[in-house]
Amino acid sequence: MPQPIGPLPNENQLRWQKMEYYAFIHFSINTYTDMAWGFGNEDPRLFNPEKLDCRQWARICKQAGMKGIIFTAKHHSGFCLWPSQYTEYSVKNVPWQNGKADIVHQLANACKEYGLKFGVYLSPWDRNHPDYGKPEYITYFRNQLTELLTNYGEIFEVWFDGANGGDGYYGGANETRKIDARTYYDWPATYKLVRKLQPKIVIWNDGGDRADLRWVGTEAGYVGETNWSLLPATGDVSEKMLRHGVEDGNAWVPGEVNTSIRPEWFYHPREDKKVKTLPELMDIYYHSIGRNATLLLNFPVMPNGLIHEKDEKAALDFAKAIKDAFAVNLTGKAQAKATNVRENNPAFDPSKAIDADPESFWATDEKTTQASLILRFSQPTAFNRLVVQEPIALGQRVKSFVVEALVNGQWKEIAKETTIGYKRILRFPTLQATQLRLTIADAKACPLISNLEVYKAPLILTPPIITRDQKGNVHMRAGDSESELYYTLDGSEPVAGKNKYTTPVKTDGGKVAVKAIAYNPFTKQSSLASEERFDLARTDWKILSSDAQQAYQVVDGNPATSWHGDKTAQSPADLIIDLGKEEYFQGFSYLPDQNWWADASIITRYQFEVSTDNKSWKRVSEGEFSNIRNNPFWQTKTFEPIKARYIRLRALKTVGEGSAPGYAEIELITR
Ligand code: FUL
Repeated sequence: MPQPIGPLPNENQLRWQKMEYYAFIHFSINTYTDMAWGFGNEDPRLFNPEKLDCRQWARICKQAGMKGIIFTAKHHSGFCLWPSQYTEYSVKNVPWQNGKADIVHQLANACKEYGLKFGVYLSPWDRNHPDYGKPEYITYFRNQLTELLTNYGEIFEVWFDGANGGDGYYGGANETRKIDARTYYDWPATYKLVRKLQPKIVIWNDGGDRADLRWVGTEAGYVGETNWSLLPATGDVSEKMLRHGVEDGNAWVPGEVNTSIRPEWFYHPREDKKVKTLPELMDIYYHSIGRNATLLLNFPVMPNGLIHEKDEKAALDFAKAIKDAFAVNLTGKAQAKATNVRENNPAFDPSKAIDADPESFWATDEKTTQASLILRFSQPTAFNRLVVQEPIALGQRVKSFVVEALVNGQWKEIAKETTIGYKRILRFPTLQATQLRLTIADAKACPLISNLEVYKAPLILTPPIITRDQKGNVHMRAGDSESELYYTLDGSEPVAGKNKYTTPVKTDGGKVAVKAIAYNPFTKQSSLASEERFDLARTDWKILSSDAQQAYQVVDGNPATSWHGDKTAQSPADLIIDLGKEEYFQGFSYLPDQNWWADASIITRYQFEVSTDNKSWKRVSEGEFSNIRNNPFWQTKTFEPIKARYIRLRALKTVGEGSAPGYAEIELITR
């Protein structure tokens, strides 16, 4: 038997790793105040989830293929969703259900009913508690932890969020309290308590002492391609270490990718149109579970106590796409050979990597760290995904590997990669091969491969995304890199095979109506058509009111980029643009910065003026962008047609008092 090469995962970490995919649920008092973080002074009477149904949450998670749910029992606001006996700031003091409800209990039960594991998020930072920052608070924190880890059955994971913005209500003190996160919570003692109460738990902690799992350094939904499940046991960790782990780390601390199905963690109605799309979710899958991490995907619960139907649909479509992608493993009937087999012992034969038994594995001789495993298919086989796994109970070993395929009698390199770990999934364009070669190029010790699978995942056909940049070039983006795009510019329906999109399409400065489809060359299916109408191109536009090159993001055709005015400039703030020549137009559109954290920069009151000489101005529109805060999307204002060369958008008021206005895009309308 090969000797384990440490550090090694413990049983809890191993069990947890195999869960792969589970849910986060964010719900608290700040769900009712449309805030990302409650301040701690929110009135408990606001809390009114009149349709609360934890079984709906559990059903969705189960149907989505998730294995558990981690719930924000207490977020930074300090508001407790269970009737803790140690505070009055909880569900026991809300009019809803006469203060008799215990949501943690209801969810724990729902999880049991649906066969899901249950975990809790307990924020160490508490913006409500008067003692926060003093030693007394630690007793309070541990008392709460004891309640949660005693009264609700088995808890698979506990989440100790390190976020701390300092300021808070703190029982009325309304001040900023600084703590030393390394010492204040005395994590070693807290961990001891946790493990005593829940021996099978894993502890997540992004600060403080090393726990069982690590944050991956971003909430954007990915971990590094190179991903060691190791960190140094002590000392600070850099973002790079979080992202990639540390090859020679002396503690097993695997990564968990946490991200939300919407931009923000809590529910905000304005994000109803920003639920992640299927191609985005698929990328997240390949960049988390496909890179030796687990995926913790968040659902924000609405004020009525339910998960929004759009989030449900997105999660279920995502689950179906994963199921379809990994439906038929094509290595099952292949013949396996290897350049080296441990002591020529059949127990370590390469066929062990394709025998569907996760416990058995192919192994090389003790001193051999470079070897190839070759699969010969019974017939030419088309595939575009590869799954490879190491039996991590014996340590993470592989440092680099290469994948090749024998295509038309020639070896073709598909991928050259670094780590594998518990699971690595690779995506590449579909190819048809008679053999597959996995070469372990370097490893910490003799490599062990417990599983090797290949699949032919269907393409994900979604209508293309169409944008036009400032130069007037039209860009189209598919949901799947293998689909082909076909388009028209004359309003007619696009047809597969006619007018293929290869590079950005040049258009003249005028109006253009683009229609496009994505086409799957394998199944010969087409997506629905997407359609975009562009008005005046902004090719010659010059921004006069700012020297900042970044200001051109206002006209770059990319809604994801934005520019913010100068905070120190006197208000009202003007955005002045020279159109390059006189144009005839009758309206304008404004798209505010699309990032939720830029809310304050949204313009709510405006004036719009035009000029032929940049000296005398004529006001053609003024007023408010109603409801823009809740619905921060395109705002269009029209007026009597007019000819002018200069435009001036004056921001009279933004959402945040004294905040500089932010712009993602400005356009003119000629019709
Ligand atoms: C962060 C928190 O500040 C967010 O509100 C959210 O809970 C996320 C999961 O962790 O650090």
